[in-house]
Amino acid sequence: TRLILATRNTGKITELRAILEAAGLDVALVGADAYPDVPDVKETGVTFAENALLKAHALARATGHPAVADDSGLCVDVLGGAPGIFSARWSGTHGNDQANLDLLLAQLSDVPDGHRAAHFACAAALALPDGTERVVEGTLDGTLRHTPTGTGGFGYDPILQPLGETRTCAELTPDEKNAISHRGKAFRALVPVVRELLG
Ligand code: ITT
Repeated sequence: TRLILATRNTGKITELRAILEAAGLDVALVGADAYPDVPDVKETGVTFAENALLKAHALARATGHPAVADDSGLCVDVLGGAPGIFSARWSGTHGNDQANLDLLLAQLSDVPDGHRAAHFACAAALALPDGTERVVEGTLDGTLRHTPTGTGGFGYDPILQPLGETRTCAELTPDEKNAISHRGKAFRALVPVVRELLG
C-alpha cells in the first residue's frame, strides 16, 4: 500500500517519516513532492482539524491513494491562541520561519516570564480516495523564551520550551522531540486508525 504524506513542509516530512516508520506501518510513505502537478489546496478551514482534512482529501482524491496530512501551529495564551492556524504565514510570507518567529518575539517583548505560556497543536488527518476520513489531535505545552536557542527542528522550535524541560524544542534530538511533540502524539494516535482502514 502507498500512503501519501500530504505536506510540502520539509521539517514536517522528516518528523512524519520518523514517527510513522517507528510505528512499523507496512506501507510505502510517499511525499506529496512525488505529485508535483497536484495544486496546493486553499486552507479555508477555521480549525487545525478542518485544514488537515482539506489537505488529506485533496491528495487522496488527486492520487487515488490514501493520504495523511498535518495541520499545526503555535497557540500563545496572551495572544488568545494566535498565531494558531496562521502560524505558517504570521509575518505575511507563507513558510518564512525566521520572519514569523522574529515577529512573534517582537510582539511578546513586553510579556514577562510567568505569562508566556503557549502550546503547539497538531491535527493529523487520514483520507481515503472514497471520501472516508478520520482526524486526531495532539498538543505540547510549554513556555516561550525571549531569545531563540538551538538549531534542530523547524518553525518556532527555538523559542518553545516544553513544560518540565530546560531546553527548547530546537535543542532536543529528533527522537526526543518526536517522543513528546504534538505531531508525535497525533500521528501515533492515527496509526491504529490507518491499520484498521488500510488493513
Ligand atoms: P503544509 O500545509 O504543506 O503541511 P505548512 O508549513 O503550510 O505546510 P501549516 O499550515 O500546518 O503547514 O503550518 C504549520 C506552521 O506551524 C509551521 O510553518 C511552523 O511555523 C509551525 N509549527 C508547526 N509544527 C511545529 C513544530 O513542531 N515546531 C515548530 N513550529 C511548528
